[in-house]
Amino acid sequence: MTDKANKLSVTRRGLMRATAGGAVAAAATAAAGIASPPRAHAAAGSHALGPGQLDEYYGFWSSGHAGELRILGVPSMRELMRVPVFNRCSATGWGQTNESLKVLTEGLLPETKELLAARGRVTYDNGDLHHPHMSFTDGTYDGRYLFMNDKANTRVARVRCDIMKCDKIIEIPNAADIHGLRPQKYPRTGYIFANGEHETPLVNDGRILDSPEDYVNIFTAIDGDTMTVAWQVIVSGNLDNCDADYQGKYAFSTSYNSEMGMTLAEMTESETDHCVIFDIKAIEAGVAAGDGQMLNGVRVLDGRKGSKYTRYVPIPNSPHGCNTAPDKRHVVINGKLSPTVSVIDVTKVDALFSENADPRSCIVAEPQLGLGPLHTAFDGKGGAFTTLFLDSQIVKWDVEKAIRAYAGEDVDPIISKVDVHYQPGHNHSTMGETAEADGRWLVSMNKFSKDRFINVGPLKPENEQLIDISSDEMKVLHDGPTFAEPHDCIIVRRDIVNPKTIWDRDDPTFSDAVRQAAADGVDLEDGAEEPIRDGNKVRVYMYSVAPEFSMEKFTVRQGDEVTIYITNLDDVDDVTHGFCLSNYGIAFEIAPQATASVTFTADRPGVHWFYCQWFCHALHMEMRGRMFVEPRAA
Ligand code: K7E
Ligand code: CUA
Repeated sequence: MTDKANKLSVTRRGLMRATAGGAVAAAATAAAGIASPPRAHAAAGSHALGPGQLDEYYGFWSSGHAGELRILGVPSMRELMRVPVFNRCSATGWGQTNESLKVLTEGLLPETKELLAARGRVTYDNGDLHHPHMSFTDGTYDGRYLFMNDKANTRVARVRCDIMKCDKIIEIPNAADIHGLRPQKYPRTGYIFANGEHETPLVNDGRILDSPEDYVNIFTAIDGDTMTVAWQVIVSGNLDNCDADYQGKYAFSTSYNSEMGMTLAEMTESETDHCVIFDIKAIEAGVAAGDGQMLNGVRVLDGRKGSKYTRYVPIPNSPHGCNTAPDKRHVVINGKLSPTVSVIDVTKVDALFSENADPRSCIVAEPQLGLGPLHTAFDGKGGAFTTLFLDSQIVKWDVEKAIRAYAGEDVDPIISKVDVHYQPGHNHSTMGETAEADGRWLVSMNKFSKDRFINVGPLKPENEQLIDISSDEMKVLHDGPTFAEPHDCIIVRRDIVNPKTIWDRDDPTFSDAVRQAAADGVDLEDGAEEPIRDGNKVRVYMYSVAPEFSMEKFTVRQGDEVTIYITNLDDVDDVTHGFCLSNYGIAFEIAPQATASVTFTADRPGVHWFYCQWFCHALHMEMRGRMFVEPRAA
């Protein structure tokens, strides 16, 4: 039995001890039985896991316009957790607790805060999360953080992997609609590279409107440790996806619409677009020398065509995905409207900058793979897997053979193709964007499910499929229906990810609550007997131990601004409590050893029950209390 299983049954025993009544105790015993089967790995070549078996990989999934991060187990494809980020979450209180509102508001630009306030809001409650990526050290995942973009409201967020909660969200100034996002791979993260997808006037205050010739696009480097913008570079053309090299020298962005067109016809007119290569050391030197301009507190360099900071490599029409191979040498630019992918050799990039070599001289292969190549994953053994959106296929091809064919040899780089269902966007292989790619599993993230599942109405799920890539013949083993939208994912070996099972009491997430309690002379772990009044501000300090809150009742006055702090004193795995204040629209989670708080106006007089809404105990239903709101004197 593993540690986790042990802890779980200890929890169940604790629950049983605290439970009165034979029938309930018997039910709890049955529950304890469930926690004990042996935890074996999936048999080789099989993705299916039996009850109680654990996955070998963590999958971190985007959810597109649902705005959250999701955690799946791979290869079982079981959804394990949802981590709210750019959305509002009813179950966890994300977007309502003071702790989450701090994260959601502190990184907004001052003018955004003002505008939202004028609309009676404090933050956005939607987002479009496309690209979740983990921090790197020395070319592989290091298990510290996950970073992700919000295309809808131009933000970048960070999730702490020790607690799997979002701790920072920043709005990116000067740019519009952050899309492609990748961490620096070497020497460490370091920078988060983020592409502004849509071009706008650099100072977008209404003085320039319908004159696209004056629009620009912005490439942003964020410091992943401090979550502040390090620098920005103006580029020519829209920026789509990006990646970094394994040498710490360059970043690469695909760029479509080099025409700077506004209509579809204009945007696809030209035969070639670009991959923009950013010289990180040159940019850092330019920033240190004070080149360019300061705008909204950020140094912005001009990297448009002809700049010493960038090179523009012509690529056939409208490239999309940008993927660095685990061989640490090749970057694959995916053609989208062209049936080709273009392979850049990073060892040939120096010459583009130092000798002004022909930008195309860094291209070492350009195989034709099929229709609509969007994204490429790798197996770490020289194999590459490219999604073909229009063909609804994944094509496996050999990078070295593609290079030999480009050099004139008569060799076919395509190894095999497999049908996927339907229209794949991203795909991702186990550890595939790191130097430790292991070539075991590939996930194809398909935009349409059509007939793969029983009909649920006009709005259908999308479909992600698990593919065994351990041999040349790819085998689709599993369909995983998913709600909006599986844009992208990463698949991380489980030994790299080690979240805590309960919170540390000194976690910075609730440091404001600790500070306020100290100012009120209260120890959060003891709670307070009575609400603490400070004018019309009232603070209520409670703790919870299954199945009770430390206060059965408390009284406030109509119109008071009430803050409720709850500390969950249970210190066993998986005993989360909740606080739901009925008819006040308030509900949030308090995981073991956490403190969480909410502030509201007690504007509704009367008796209001609060209850625990996270099932925690046989007497969970009894875990409740009353808030009395005295009516305002008439
Ligand atoms: Cu191809 Cu937003 Cu990564 Cu979606 S992008 S597919
Ligand atoms: Cu505490 Cu349910």
